[in-house]
Amino acid sequence: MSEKNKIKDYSLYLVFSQDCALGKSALEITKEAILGGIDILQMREKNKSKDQLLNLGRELRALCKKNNVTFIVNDDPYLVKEIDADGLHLGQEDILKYPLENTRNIIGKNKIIGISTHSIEQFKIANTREDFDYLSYGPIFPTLTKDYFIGTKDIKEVLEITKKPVVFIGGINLSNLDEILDKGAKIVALIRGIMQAKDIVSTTKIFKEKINQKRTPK
Ligand code: 3NM
Repeated sequence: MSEKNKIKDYSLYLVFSQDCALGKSALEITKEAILGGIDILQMREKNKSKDQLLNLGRELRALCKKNNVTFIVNDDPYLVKEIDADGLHLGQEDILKYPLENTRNIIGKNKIIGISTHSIEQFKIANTREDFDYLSYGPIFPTLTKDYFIGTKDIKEVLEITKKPVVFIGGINLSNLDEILDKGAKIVALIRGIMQAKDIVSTTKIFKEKINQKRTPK
């Protein structure tokens, strides 16, 4: 199966940022999150050198491969290529820096490309672009990562119009998860809700079970 098919509905997506790790190591946290059942891991590091990114990226890449977890790298298509990650996640600013055709040429046609969107207008534009394999939408709830949030009111519309899997992100925790699942969200991404949980394995399991409960019985 091509790597492009790897973002699926009913997935749990951990975005890993070392500065949210509260002193735990990347491997410790990701191993626990994998045990708990994450499907996708993104390495999102904004303050590391190229060498540090290569080293951490290779370790996480190997761990994900062994456990069948999709591994995505934030921002840098060259890093995706170098460590043979499954895909790239781009912010709105990154698409100005790397036009999409260049990005696709750098990483190759079988890799995943995801894009962040932060309003229904941005979502609609991204939704017209063939080359994105998933669209993320947020921040849905208040989060320390951003100084604004967009709320839940457009979730249903986003899901009605989307041509691609949609990842919901931003301030999601066990207290507000049901609200977005009830509106139809099928893929959920988090930093702190998993990384800063007291018990990462069991918290991750709860997130995953709640997402799975929304599968319609066959
Ligand atoms: N991207 P937490 S919100 C990395 O809206 C990121 O695109 C967002 O962290 C977006 O789960 C966000 O701790 C932060 O709120 C997610």
